[in-house]
Amino acid sequence: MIPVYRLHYAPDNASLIVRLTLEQLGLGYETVLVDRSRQAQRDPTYLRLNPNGLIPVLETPQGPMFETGAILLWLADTHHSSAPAPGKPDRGAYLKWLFFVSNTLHADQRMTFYPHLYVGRDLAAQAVLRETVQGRLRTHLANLDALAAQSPAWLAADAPTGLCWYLACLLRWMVLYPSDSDRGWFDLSAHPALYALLAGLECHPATRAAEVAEGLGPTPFTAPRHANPPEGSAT
Ligand SMILES: N[C@@H](CCC(=O)N[C@@H](CS)C(=O)NCC(=O)O)C(=O)O
Repeated sequence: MIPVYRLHYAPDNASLIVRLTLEQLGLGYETVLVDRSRQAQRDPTYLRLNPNGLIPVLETPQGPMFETGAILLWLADTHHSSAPAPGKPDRGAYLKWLFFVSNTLHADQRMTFYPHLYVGRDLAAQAVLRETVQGRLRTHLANLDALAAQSPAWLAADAPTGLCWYLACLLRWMVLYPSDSDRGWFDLSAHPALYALLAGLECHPATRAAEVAEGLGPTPFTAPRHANPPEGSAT
């Protein structure tokens, strides 16, 4: 397949959400590793694609795209798949949850990954931030589980949307990336509707392709383990 797109990625980073969506849509793409071990996301060449120095970037015939949520929406609108189309009755519901996941769930989760960016290096301040954010995440997850229990067509494993992949990856990272002292704060089995969604997504061929490409292991969403990628590193 002739690659139409070029995905700048690091294993098990937010680029995984885009990879899963590209796979599901059956689109031709090539990948370029962003070497996080040497902070390649800060290289001048990368900053020309995304001045914010964040992964992913998707190069498209219309120029480079960044911000995961924007990429998912752009792909869906461009390829008329993987999200309710403009004008469809469920477009509004889809958009509000996509934006919630992007600008609140993902943003809150980032605070637990990079607490020093928000409160500096003071460990006590970081612990307070983590506890506060985990409280917020618990509320978000309860709301999302209630949403999944209503089984909207755009949150179903048999016809996944970009939002499905986005949620699956964020939930994966909630298991994998708490600090050592926080291990166990999040238990996916306490969210049965989300668990069922992730179990279904795990059987999708897009997941199989991503597992191989990024060394995710056989149960990347329901029982995640750290990636063992063929190239690059997650952090
Ligand atoms: N809001 C961004 C967040 C992306 C993000 O957090 N990327 C992480 C990897 S998962 C990253 O680039 N981290 C490297 C860094 O902050 O230097 C998006 O949705 O694309």
